[in-house]
Amino acid sequence: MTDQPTDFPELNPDDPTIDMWRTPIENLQGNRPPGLMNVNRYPFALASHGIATFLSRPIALTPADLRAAQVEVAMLGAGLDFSGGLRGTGYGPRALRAFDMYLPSVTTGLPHAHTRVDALEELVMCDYGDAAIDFESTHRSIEPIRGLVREVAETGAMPFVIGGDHALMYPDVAALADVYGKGKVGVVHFDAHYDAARLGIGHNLTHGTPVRRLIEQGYVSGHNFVQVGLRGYWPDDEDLAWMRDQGFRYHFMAEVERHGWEHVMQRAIAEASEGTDHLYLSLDIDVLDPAYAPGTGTPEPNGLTPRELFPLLRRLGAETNLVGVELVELNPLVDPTYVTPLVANRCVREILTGIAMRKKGITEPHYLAPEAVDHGQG
Ligand SMILES: [Mn+2]
Repeated sequence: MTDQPTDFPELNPDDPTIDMWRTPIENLQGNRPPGLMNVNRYPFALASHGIATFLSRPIALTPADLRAAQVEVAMLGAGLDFSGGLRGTGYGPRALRAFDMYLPSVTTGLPHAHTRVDALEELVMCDYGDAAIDFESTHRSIEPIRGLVREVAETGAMPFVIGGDHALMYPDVAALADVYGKGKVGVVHFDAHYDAARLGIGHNLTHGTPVRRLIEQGYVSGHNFVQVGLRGYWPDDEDLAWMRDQGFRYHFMAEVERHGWEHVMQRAIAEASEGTDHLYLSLDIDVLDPAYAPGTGTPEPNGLTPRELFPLLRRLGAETNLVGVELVELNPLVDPTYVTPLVANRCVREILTGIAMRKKGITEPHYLAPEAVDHGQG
């Protein structure tokens, strides 16, 4: 380093706004009884109307709300926006809230077509608002995000985080390890990239390094990392050797090319449930081919199709013990076609359908409703 020292330190402790972004407004609970709150006046409206919440669910703001309503899945936004390439990933949560495009809001009785299971009917869900983000620093955002995710998980609700860039995987998984124990949570990680880089231009946590940090800190063992969809020009030989040393179970697109998707899906399902009772699903939208998901910071051709990805997402919900989910790297600002928020919405719905199937006891491998899959076949 030949730089001369900077004239001032990074942070000014005398600035009264230094923690403003992470200090909640006073008395969130107010005088209302704890529980879920509907923020819309009418039960039936187009998604273009009303106040947008994730899947038009009611909102909750405190752990007392979650406990009082016995919430099973709490969706929350975490708009980290530092390392997703082109900026705009911070708008991912807002895009998803606004994008239940083809369905009326606050409505149930519309089951998933292929399983006939209605996740919105089966699950007690809410929008838990957004995590505090220091929009000048990934590092300073880690603990507030981790605290909010832990707060949800401690009530027994499943945190379902909408990002935001993939640096989120670190606070999200660390929070679940806080609740379930170090080494007790496995991760199924869908991504074009391995996100376990040893290098990050000096930064310990970027969207390219959360996996490396989680393993180094002992939150997850390499053996309990199942990666699906890798391709492109990472990792380099040194990092790939490290992944093999750590016992990663990774699945490059080369494996799909050689053995087919069904083979990879079977292996991923089997590996996901091996060695741990608690599973975290980390879905980087760039695992999909850019034809289906161009709205992301680091698109990589030759990815999965929705027809491949959706059943595996659903199966992980139905056939494994998910304790948390994140969907990351959705950047609506670089996709004027809106196809990326649409496909992200459907990814969320596939996962929720699987979770609802499990709650109903439908856990047989790759269940599809007979009336959907076998109609007219004798
Ligand atoms: Mn990623």
